[in-house]
Amino acid sequence: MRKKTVAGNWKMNLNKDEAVRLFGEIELRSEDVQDEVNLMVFPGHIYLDALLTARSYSSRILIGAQNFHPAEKGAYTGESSVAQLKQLGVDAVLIGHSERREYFGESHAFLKEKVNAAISHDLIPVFCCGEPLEIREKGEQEEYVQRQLEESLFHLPVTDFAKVVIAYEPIWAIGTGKTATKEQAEDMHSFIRSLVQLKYRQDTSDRTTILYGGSCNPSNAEELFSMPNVDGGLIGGASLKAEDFLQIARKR
Ligand code: 3PY
Repeated sequence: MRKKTVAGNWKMNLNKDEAVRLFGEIELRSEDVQDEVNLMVFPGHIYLDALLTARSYSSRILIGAQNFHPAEKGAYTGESSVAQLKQLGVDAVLIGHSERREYFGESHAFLKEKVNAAISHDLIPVFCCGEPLEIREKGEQEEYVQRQLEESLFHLPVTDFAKVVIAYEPIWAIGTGKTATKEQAEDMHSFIRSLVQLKYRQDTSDRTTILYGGSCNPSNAEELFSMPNVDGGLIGGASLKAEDFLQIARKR
């Protein structure tokens, strides 16, 4: 009933040739991924144009930007706007990744602006949330994630909220090799879905795609994706090899 998605976050990895080659391999070998699975990649910003140009006309792979500035235009040295990304042909944007929250100080309020900007230009917002280790150890992960959603996402009217993909990424599992157990992932995903239901009612919550991210790889993907509220993954390191990424996508 809801769209399944497997997305690769390439972060600041690969050179241009490697990025174009990886994209080509994913495109070429994606036929055996089930049709109902959305495939998405988030390459380094400076390769977006190369990938969009290399993308074949009939491609099923969506291309997203890892970052942008919410202002329409102006004096924001080094940044790009959603209007610029949209004109390039970009389909989606990552918002609220823990690395941007932590290293670039992106606040709830700033992320809310980014969500609004993405929606206003019809880009799919992939909104990341997730708690750090000390919060998990105190058992306060639900309140923490609830606040992230309430402050940056739940102001949207239902028609706009319906365009959002949520990615739950516990920070203690990002790039650490530690993965949440399937039960930990399911608990948080069903909690997030219950919040969406309270705010936007059952039909919207049934249709909201919630991805798991954080050291998801070909060995644990099947187990994680077997959980009823895990609709796919936002994949870090394992998305840098076509075979690993596709193996994960085939598990969906
Ligand atoms: C990871 O799995 O490392 C990620 O941060 C995916 O976004």
